[in-house]
Amino acid sequence: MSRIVLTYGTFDLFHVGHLNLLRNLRALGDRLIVGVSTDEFNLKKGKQTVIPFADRLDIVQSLKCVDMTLAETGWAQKADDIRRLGVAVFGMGDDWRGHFDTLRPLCEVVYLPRTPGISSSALKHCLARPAPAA
Ligand code: C2G
Repeated sequence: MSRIVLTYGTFDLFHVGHLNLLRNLRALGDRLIVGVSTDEFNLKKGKQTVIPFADRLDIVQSLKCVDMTLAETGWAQKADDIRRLGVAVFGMGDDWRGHFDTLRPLCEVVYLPRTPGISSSALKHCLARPAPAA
């Protein structure tokens, strides 16, 4: 019986913080399933993504440490996904600490340390800065 780990995220401008989290979550079980937020859901989260959903999904699905992806279309799908997929561990970065404790009756819930010094929003600001005069 494989020990399935589940997480969700936007994964915009994919970076090493995302990679560290996914690798560390994968190490907690035998299979890692990742829900990638759709562009529409990100708007509800108040996030304007740079990379479209189809490309973000493709990048995450291509990672060696990821076994399956699914679309995250809203906040409320987690419990159903956990039951349907037989998830043993639900994990997120610790900026989410406490937010998903209501899932504890369904599976283990873990919050792993974020990678310091990198974020999609910081990368977006770098992209938005005007290039220095030549
Ligand atoms: N993360 C990390 N280290 C960073 C940046 C992000 O560990 N330097 C983690 C976050 O804690 C999160 C995951 O990477 O667990 C994805 O981060 P985002 O793409 O920013 O996802 P988010 O907007 O937090 O969406 O229902 C849950 C939401 O979809 C989470």
